[in-house]
This record gives sequence, structure tokens and C-alpha cells, in this order.
Amino acid sequence: MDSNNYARELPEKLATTMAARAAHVLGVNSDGDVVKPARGLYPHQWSWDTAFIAIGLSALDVDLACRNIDALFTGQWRNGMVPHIVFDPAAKGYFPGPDRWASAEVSADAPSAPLTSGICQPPVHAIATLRTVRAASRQGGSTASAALGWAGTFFPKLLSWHRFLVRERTEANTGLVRIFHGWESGMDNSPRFDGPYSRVQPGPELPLYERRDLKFVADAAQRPTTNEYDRYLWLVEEAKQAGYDQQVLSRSSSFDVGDVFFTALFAAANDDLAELAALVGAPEVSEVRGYAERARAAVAARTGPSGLATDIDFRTGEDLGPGTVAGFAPLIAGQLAGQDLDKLVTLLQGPCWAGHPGLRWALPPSTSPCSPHFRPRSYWRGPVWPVTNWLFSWALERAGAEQAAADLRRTALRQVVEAGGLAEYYEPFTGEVLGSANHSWTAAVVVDWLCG
Ligand code: 9WN
Repeated sequence: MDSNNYARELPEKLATTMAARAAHVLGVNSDGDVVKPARGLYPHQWSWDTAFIAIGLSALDVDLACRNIDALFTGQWRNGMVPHIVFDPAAKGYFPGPDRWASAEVSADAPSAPLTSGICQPPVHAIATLRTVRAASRQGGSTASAALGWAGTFFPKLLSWHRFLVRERTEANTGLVRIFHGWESGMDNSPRFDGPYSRVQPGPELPLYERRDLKFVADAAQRPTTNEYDRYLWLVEEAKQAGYDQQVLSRSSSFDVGDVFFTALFAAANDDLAELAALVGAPEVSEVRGYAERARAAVAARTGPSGLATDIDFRTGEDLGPGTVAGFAPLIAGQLAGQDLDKLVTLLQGPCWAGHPGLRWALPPSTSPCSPHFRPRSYWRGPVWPVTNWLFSWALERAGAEQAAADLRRTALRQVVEAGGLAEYYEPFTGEVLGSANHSWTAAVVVDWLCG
């Protein structure tokens, strides 16, 4: 463990034990090389989870990190889209599975092996790839050269993914990345989507279904409601109806949101993709820099006087309002400085976020405890997610706010140690572990904090 990580924040023995436990969780959740998000609840490969998992793995085994990213991209569509789930044919028990998505039957762009879902998730893969290459370069020798060689061959796939988001998903007037399903945001039932979902009306032809998630999470209050699930499944029907054609969806989907957090991650990922392009000698550096600038400008244009950004419902033009962590998109997008940066750091640490007096640990809940929509046990409506702590500490460090980044990381690490589990999410006031108990991206960010 080197001196740049947070292992020194814990007594040595505890740091070693935590790192070993986190590595163990990644192992337990693996099938062969591929690390799934969780046994039981999520038995396939998820898109943005894989990127965070690779970030953790890169501290332990660079080659394994690369193989996980490669495995995800075997599901990449011909149009460049990286699907949100790549299905493992041997794993059953997740709903909606490949039959319900019917991607390969409906779209010539979808691969028939492996089978995949028909929507995407935030594009954090270039960030993971660059971090993996950097981890390899610190390790030196053949690890460094092998990772750089791999990045050179992998780069075109990343570029094609980013070009998909520019060509098919960037809304012309605002420059925001649009999403056609709340699952695409990765923050499924966040109150930011309550307005748009209220306008999704499941038709009587919605095929019957049985939820499987509630077999693994006994307390239904920790998961989205059945009313929400009906809408999630209806949007799958709409997407199939459109043949997963992005242009058709942009006219027909009853859910069409300009997502500021997704767009901010896209800006940051393009910064890293441009750096990767330079590292591997690809000629597209300025093209990709242009994507970064456009996405950043789109987030800036959605930023109000408070410093927080808001999504937009393209179906109604409605401003989706503040109150969720997505509002901190300008921090994620990068290049925030001076007063703008100070303002967001003060807000993030303030009484409506990490500084709320009732919190067990000073960490930002997914929805502000000051919001009327805050629900402390319900998924993205209030619980604290370690993966967002990772994103904010990473973004703060990138912005040069090192003290704030260090404080956040230290507290996030204390949370997983004191709560006694590498959970999917945590109740912000009591610290209770919620969702899946041994979650891979939680383990991965802990490995990164302790060993990266
Ligand atoms: C739907 C795997 C995924 C995460 C998402 C999280 C949750 C799935 C679900 O789990 O979503 O994609 O079934 O609830 O919201 O961010 O990628 O960990």
C-alpha cells in the first residue's frame, strides 16, 4: 500500500482486513473472470458497475480489470451503444431478462451473442480505462506495456460508444444527453424522475410479469414500488415497439429526459478519452475534446444561481427541480474553479447535504434530507451510496479541492467499516446496511481507497 491511499486512515490491521474483505467480495461475485454486481439480486454484467469494478480491480490485478471491461464490450451494439446489461446465459433469476428485452429479435444493431438489454447507462468506461492504464504504469514493467497495448486496441470501441452518445443521444438544442428510461441514469427511482414517470401510462397490453428483486431484498420499502416497476416495464415495451431505433424513440418514447448527471459524466469521460487518445497515438484527440466541451457547456447552461444543475423533461419542457445528488453535476463535469467551486463544496458539506445534523456520517444522501421527497430507506430517494461518494471525492480531487476530497473519502471509508458491511446503500441516519449486502462496486471503491 503506497502513501497516496487511505489505508493510513485506519489502524494497519483494520485496513488490511477491510481490503481483504473487499477483494473477497469481488471474488465471491465473480463467474470466471466476470465480476457481477451481486450474487442473487444482479447475476449478470452491468455497464457502469463494470467500470467501477475495474477501477478497484486495477489495484489488484490490471489484467483482470481489462478482461472485465473487454467482457462488457462483447455486448456492444453495432451502432456503438454499450447496453446496460450483458446477460450471462447460465444465470437465471433476474427480471427483466433477455426474453423480455428481445433485443436481437427486434434490432439488427443488437448482438445475438451475448444477449443484452436494449438501453444504456452512464459512460464511465473511459474513466475506468484511463485509471487502469495509470495503475499499470505505476506498477511498471510488462504490466505497463501490456495495458497500454490493450488500451490501443480497445480505444476504437470507446470512441464508437462516445460517438453513439453524440450522434443518437445528444439533444440538438441543449447539448444534453437524453435518456429514454430512468434505468439509463443509474439512479432508477430518484425523485428527479417522478414528473416524467407520472406521464408514462402503462397500457393494458403490458405483459404480466413477476418481480424477482423482492426475492432477494426482503424489505420491499428498500426497492422501487410496483407502480414504478409497471412504468419501467412499459418503457421496455415502448422501446421494443420502436425497434430500439434511437431516432424513433426520440419522437415516440413517453420518457425523454435531458440528464445533467449523465451529461456531466460524459464530459469527464471525454476528458479522459482525449487523454487516452493522446497516450495511444490516436488521431481523434481534438474531436473528443470537442465532445467534452459541448457536454460541459450543456451542464453549465442548466446551472442555476445556487450552483446546482437541473434536468429537463423534453416531453413537456419542464425543469425537473433540485433536491437530488444529480444537482452536483457541474462538479462532476469538471473545470469548475474559484467561487463556483467553493459554492458547490460549501453546499455539499452544508446542512441540506453531508452536513445535515441528523446524519450518522457526514456523507451526501442520494436525495437531500431537506427535500420533501426524501425517503431514507428507499433506494435512490435518500440512502447514501458509496459509489456516489467515490464519484464526488474523485471529482473534488480533480478540481483541486483536495481537503474536501480527503474528508469525504475518509468518512466514506469509516461508513463501510463502522456499518459492518459492503452494502449497496446505507440508511443515512441510522447507518443500517440496505439492498444487497455484499455489493461489488462498494467493494471496488473500498479497494481503490485502500490500495489504489
Ligand atoms: C436496474 C446494478 C444496478 C446499478 C444501478 C442500480 C440498480 C438495476 C435494478 O442496480 O439498477 O439497472 O434492477 O434495480 O440502480 O445503478 O447499475 O448494481
